[in-house]
Amino acid sequence: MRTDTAEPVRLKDYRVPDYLIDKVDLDVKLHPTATRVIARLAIRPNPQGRPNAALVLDGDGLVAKRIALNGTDLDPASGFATPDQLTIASPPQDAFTMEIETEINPSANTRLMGLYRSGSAYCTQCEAEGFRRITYFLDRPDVLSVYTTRIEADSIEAPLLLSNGNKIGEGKIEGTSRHFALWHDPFPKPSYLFALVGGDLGSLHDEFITKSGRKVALGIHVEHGKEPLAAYAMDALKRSMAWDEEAFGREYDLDVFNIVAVSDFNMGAMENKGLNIFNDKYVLASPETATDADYAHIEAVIAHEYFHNWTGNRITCRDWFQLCLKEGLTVFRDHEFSADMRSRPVQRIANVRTLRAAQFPEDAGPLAHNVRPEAYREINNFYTATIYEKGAEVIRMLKVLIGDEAFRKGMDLYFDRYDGTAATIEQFISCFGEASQRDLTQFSRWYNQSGTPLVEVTSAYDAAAKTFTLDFSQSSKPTPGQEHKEPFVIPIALGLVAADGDLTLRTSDEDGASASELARGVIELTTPHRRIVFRDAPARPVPSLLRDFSAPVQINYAASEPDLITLVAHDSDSFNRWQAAQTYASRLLIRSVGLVRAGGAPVQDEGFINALRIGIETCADPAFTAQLITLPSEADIAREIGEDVDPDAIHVARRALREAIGQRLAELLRATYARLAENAPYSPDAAAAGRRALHNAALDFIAAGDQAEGARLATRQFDGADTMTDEIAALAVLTLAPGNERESALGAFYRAHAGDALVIDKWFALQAMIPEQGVLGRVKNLMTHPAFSLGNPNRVRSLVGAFAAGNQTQFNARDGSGYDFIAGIVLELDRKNPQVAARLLAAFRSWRSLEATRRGLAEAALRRVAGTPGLSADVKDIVERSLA
Ligand code: B3K
Ligand code: ZN
Repeated sequence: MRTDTAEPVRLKDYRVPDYLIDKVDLDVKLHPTATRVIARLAIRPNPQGRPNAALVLDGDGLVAKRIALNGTDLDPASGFATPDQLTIASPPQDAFTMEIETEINPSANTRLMGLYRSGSAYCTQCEAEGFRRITYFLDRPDVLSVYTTRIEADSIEAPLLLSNGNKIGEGKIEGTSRHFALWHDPFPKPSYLFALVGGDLGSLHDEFITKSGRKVALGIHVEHGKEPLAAYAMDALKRSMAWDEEAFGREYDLDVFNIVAVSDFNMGAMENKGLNIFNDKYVLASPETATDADYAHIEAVIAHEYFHNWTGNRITCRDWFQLCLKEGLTVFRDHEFSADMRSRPVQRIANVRTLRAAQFPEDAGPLAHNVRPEAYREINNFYTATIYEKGAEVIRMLKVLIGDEAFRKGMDLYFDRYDGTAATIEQFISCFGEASQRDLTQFSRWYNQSGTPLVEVTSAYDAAAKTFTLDFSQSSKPTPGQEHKEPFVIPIALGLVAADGDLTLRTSDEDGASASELARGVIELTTPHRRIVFRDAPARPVPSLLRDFSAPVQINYAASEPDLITLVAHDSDSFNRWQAAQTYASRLLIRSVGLVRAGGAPVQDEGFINALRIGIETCADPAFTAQLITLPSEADIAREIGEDVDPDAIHVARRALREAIGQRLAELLRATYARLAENAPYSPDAAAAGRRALHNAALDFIAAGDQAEGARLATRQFDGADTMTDEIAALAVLTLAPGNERESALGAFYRAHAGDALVIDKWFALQAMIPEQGVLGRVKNLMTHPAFSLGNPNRVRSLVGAFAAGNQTQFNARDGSGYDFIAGIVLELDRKNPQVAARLLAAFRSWRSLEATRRGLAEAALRRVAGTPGLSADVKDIVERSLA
């Protein structure tokens, strides 16, 4: 951990390393509290670096037992090795070796960075700066080395020994109960991709034959007895491997690919070369324990980590400012994969929902940063929705702008040219500039300016001239450190809709749009304003703007309500059918919030309910219909309102609309619910999942309209459910109804699943999200439950995280109790696991948009955190930026 956070690291200060480490031989003797690590490093001065520079290796809390340079021992007591640094003042100026022995205690490692224990297994997490907790090293992504790793361990405690690359040896150690394995990874890699695992795990084996005929042995390693639960992950892995060959021409390159699932993990998973380590939540699934959403996540995360093999590992990042080079691109690739595996429109809607829920608020608050940041104090705080989700959207936009063919050509060029290197965003973008023969200078602003641009559109129809005019303007609010912004290139996919379908309208260069723009249906907004005039419009058309969400912007257009209904019913772009319903709902809800705050009653609006009726009646795809009828969340509405937010009023308004829909559409909802009751054999595929989604969305509305009827149906569903999807959906309905039904259903669920930590996480989360006064007491109580542990990130996220991020009214309770609670947990957790603590603290990211009382209370809670001595660099960074 870097405790000295006075000076941020800056992109503009980047310098190539003065030394390179070509080879690393690691010898790791695993022991629960005293693991010995010997690192033999082949080092040479970097011809591009500064001659005669000191060699400064990074460390983090290390104890050096022995250090030798070219075979001669140096005295560790002489002061050149501190816990955080190893300095050789004047190293040899030709190739030399160093041998460094350290001793580490994996059992005491509660940060889950470096080498630690999860259950009885040993595992590692090195990204971003965890390798320096194992040995002294040039722990930066532009130092690429070939690793050979020998792991030694007790054969009973750790029969399975894995590391990166291919296994080249193994054996017993005579006269002891110990054994070893030797792994060699021929691909030079940065230290953050190093991994090792030792443990007693059960394994699922399979194989994959690559396009060119290479046989790859696949292994997924999980807790004993859980092997069958890894079958879907294995299937997803094989589909990912085949897809990457097909869609991007990328083949796998080692003889083995291993995945290990552990239960203590700071995030989702990690793409270590040839040895992915996963949070078991993204590996283990059965119909009885995992929901359809869990299956979709598993598929996406397995694919994401696998795709990193090319976008991240074969080509890595020059420095951590380039993080989106691997993350945004790999998210884009996994989104495309899921779209091909499932329904493309439904997938797009889900991805945009996530972007808006997670990234838009970040970009609108104090933690806003560029897709490529320019400074950081703690890099682990930059694994954000902006780097990942907006980073992916920027690449999607690039594809829309230059077209599929040039995009593929640019990708091929990137792989050819930069394979085996640590690259930058400029290098990546230059490949697409070359492939498309376009100047992408202005496009690059997407990497260098933060905030969500606003695109305002107005329209005018001239019946006499038969012209339809659209006026576009773009603007961007100031964000931290950025007062003024230059205009972006914004591709706006556009259609004109009439009641009987899409219109093709004539226009010309003089009218504002080029022929190629019209042919593609995408106009490019590159200046602050642009006007387009369409000719020969026999009637006023309905514009369908930003189809398929062609750019990560907020678009404002005052569509009339009948226009929105036309789009819901007739737009050929599924995304905008969904968007029209969302826009309609948000508008209604925002109006209601105003009325509720003024002491009035929420709006009653037949038009919207009718639009939903049309949606349910006309949509053929249940998965899509389920998305269509899902109302914007309370957080969505808060974001749309943007200032002076009152979460209680939002809750009341949204509950009233749900109730009205449930009552007005009762018959249709019941018929839908009954029609979709599943009796076919279970399948996790998208079609079956879509039917379950609509079935459960209908149940939710039925319950909102008629609590007794909802409870009756939900109880029946809960008792008879044979999938977790149906079981948890029924439990969610029952949990919303206070009283005996809630408690007895929660009790029954617990008894049925006690011992299955991942399922109990759902039980924690449901309770944490009850939108009722007093639920904080329940959460505090659950923290003393034997199934809860502050040491396990999944437990923290499902109970405390779900309360902070998923319970708008109670986290934002008007007495400040929610803020105080989270601030207290952050401080307690910070001593154990700063990364998870900092993540939790980011729940305050929108505090400035709250109404005055809550804003004051949230600020006080943040100040309490800020004023606490001994904060980690992680929490200090978030709290200081939040208050800045
Ligand atoms: N690259 C890792 C994330 C590492 C997070 C370090 N704090 C997982 C992923 O994005 O695939
Ligand atoms: Zn990633």
